[in-house]
Amino acid sequence: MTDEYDDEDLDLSTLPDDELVEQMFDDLYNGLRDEIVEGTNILLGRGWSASRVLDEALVEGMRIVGVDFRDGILFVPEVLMAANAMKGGMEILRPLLAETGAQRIGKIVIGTVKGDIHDIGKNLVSMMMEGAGFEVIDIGINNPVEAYLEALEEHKPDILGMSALLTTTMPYMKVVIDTLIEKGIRDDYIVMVGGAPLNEEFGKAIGADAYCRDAGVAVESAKALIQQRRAG
Ligand code: B1M
Repeated sequence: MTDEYDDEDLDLSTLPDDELVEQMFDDLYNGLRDEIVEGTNILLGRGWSASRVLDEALVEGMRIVGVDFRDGILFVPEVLMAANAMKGGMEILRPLLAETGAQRIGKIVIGTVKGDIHDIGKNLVSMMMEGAGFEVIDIGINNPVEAYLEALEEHKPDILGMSALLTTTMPYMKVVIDTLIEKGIRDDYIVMVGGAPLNEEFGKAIGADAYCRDAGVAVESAKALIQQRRAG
């Protein structure tokens, strides 16, 4: 990634789409929230759909950040700034993604598991689910089993969604599912799980109804599973 100090006066609106997106990768990398907000607005103003801006500019930019984080080139404070910049863009996209006006087709309680504070992926799933017509109750990060149980009791959703981004926290999903089994309420809910270190096999092994590779899959799985349940 390039150092952008020379670009302080750069007028983002003069860049063609491909260069603007490249610049947004750099701005995300450098944690520049205002620039990400501006870039997001410019792309929308040029007719890009909210989901295209999300996928091609923000999510791809965050993937690049993740690679350098893994390789020890970026550290936690820098990644936090990148996450904050990404959230700036997501705040603009959120109402647009949720704008379908569709009738509510189901309810989901979603949260990141205990010990885990990653929330960007979960927030994206929440946004896409809202956009698809679901009512979303987002219980945030670092949720112990009690928090999930409380939310299920209070909101009586169709779906419980759990997110985990760490290999050390993903086993906690099984703790939650096992507790639902113990309490005899497992079958009252569709359980969907997601997060970068998970896979299909893990989802099956812990007894989830669906492993969701990304937010799009989460929406499709939720729709299909709700339809199945209502038909049966
Ligand atoms: Co963290 N971190 N992090 N981190 N972090 C990862 C996950 C890591 C892979 C980086 C790396 O080494 N390459 C690595 C995990 C390694 C492992 O466990 N194997 C890691 C580590 C090690 C850590 C710390 C331990 C670092 C440290 O302190 N030494 C620490 C842990 C803190 C904790 O949670 N206790 C830590 C901290 C952080 C920050 C706070 C700095 C920040 C989080 C900020 C925030 O979320 N507010 C952060 C970030 C940003 C990342 C990376 C760079 C990006 C994650 C992200 O937001 N991706 C990440 C590297 C990576 O994943 N490439 C990394 C974008 C997001 C859109 O994708 O979350 O996968 P994702 O969500 C997708 C799908 O997975 C799916 O849909 C989403 C949208 O398409 N999905 C679901 C997710 N949840 C779902 C739930 C569903 C359905 C689908 O329910 C139905």
